Amino acid sequence: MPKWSLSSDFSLKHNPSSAWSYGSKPAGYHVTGVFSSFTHLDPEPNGNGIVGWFGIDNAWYIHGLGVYYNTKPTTVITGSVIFPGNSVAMHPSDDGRFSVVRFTAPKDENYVLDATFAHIDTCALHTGVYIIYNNLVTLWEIDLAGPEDSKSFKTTISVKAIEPIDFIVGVGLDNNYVCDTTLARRYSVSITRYRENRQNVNVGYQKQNNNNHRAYNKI
Ligand SMILES: [Ca+2]
Repeated sequence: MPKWSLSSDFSLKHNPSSAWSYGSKPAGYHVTGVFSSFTHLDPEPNGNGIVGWFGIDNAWYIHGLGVYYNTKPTTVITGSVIFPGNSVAMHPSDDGRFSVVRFTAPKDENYVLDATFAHIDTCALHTGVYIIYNNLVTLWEIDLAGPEDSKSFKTTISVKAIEPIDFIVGVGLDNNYVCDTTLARRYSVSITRYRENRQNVNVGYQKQNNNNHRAYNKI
């Protein structure tokens, strides 16, 4: 079965790469807003082994907005962040923009989504995490609260070719981007295609109402 893993597929050169792309969505209640691709990858300037994909207006220690990867196989401690080896983390922007990892389905199939998000900043407060199907339907929406909080999601969904599934990290209930570094835990953000299981499986979630969305985004 084909399988895509955000961490093991992570590209240091290309965006998009494989079925993954790294980018952002605008501030406010815009988890279904327009996706903007990040443009460049920069190594952390002090050489700690972390790299980040950023948008054209951003770089290290400016807005925070990015998708980050620890190129080392061992844990890196940087400031108050404890970053596991060869892992991917996401961080929203100081102005409320969302960090987004987008999976674009290569063909019509049933896909298994399996994701775990975890706080890795020792000063973590609240962070909003979302999974959005086709830029429209909320599959999952949760609040991470406090250091080491971790939450998981798994479902099977029927997806058509080129439809995107977005894994999103926002500033959350505290409406503040400080300490929001969120790990997309190694190998657990993945999508698996089942060629022989074609029954209607688009039922593994409940559509959320807009009030819930706003609860995580008070901008
Ligand atoms: Ca926050």
